[in-house]
Amino acid sequence: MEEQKRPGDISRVLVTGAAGFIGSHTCDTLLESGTTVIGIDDLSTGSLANLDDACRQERFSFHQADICSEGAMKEIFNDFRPEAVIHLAALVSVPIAEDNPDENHRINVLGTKAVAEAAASSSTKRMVFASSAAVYGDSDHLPLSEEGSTKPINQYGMAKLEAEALLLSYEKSHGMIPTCLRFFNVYGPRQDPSSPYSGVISIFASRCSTGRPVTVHGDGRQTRDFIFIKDISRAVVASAINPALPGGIYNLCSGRGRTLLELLEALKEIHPEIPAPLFKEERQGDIRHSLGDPSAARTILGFSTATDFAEGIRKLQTSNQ
Ligand code: UD2
Repeated sequence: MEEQKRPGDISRVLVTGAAGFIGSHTCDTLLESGTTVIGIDDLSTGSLANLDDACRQERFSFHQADICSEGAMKEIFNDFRPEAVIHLAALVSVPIAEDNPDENHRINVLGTKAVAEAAASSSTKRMVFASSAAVYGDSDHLPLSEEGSTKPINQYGMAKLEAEALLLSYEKSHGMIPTCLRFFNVYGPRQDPSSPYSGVISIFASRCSTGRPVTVHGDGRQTRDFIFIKDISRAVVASAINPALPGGIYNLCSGRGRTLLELLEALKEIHPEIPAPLFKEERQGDIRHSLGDPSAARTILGFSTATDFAEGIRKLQTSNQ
């Protein structure tokens, strides 16, 4: 997967959710490739500190704005005239979405529609959307492939699925190429470990680096398909700036399931002295195993996982120090 822009590549990209974990890495990767970037974020959960590197670059500008305001979106799109938009802004917490279904629908479906409408009004050619493995629900048919059934088991997964369908309809109606990327368990620097519902890797890594025991829900043998942020941001950027790539739906995952116990072993390599984990009851609604099939993204988008798990954990821990 190319990181450098090639002749003919798209050179102006708008990123929503730019100050978040995935958004800020995406901005950095776009800037590294020579692209001009405008970042949008309402700063409700994102942080400007994540954009420190980006803000030092002339090719980057930032606007604080709410994606749900179609008027504000249209104004920004019409001023900047992006050739592609990467839409990452979202209500990202599964439990918060569950407790606030209307807000989840407003941000994750209607907000996506407002961004798509603004993109269409300024003739933006490509739209990349952050979807989620949550659209699959709790399936026994592993690895999960894009052709398999989608049966979300929570409000968050339902909204992501609805937003995917909405965007795919824009190809026919507006000639815009939509790419829906189903992220599996993304981890890496800048992922906030402070909430109990943060990603398990960021929580465990933060506790280990301060010598506190981690809490394992269940027996620790549940598996997840963990994928390092830099691999994700490279795939997101390629999908946006390479005009030769077709749109569609793609899993972004490693294709390898790991247990939480394996994660703890990897952390022990770095912190041999970590205290024994505390085991608690399984989380309600937890999926036992999650594993994706990355072959469509590999074949069609040229996606690859350049960062192996031990290296990703090391990079995360170095950034925590
Ligand atoms: C991930 C995504 C979620 C959604 C879902 C789709 C994150 C943070 N969440 O939820 O947005 O896309 O996949 O299926 O990426 N655990 C512990 N101790 C802790 C924290 C977690 O044992 O302190 C367990 C947890 O019970 C679960 C596993 O670790 O079995 C992974 O939890 P998670 O919250 O990182 O991610 P997941 O897969 O539930």
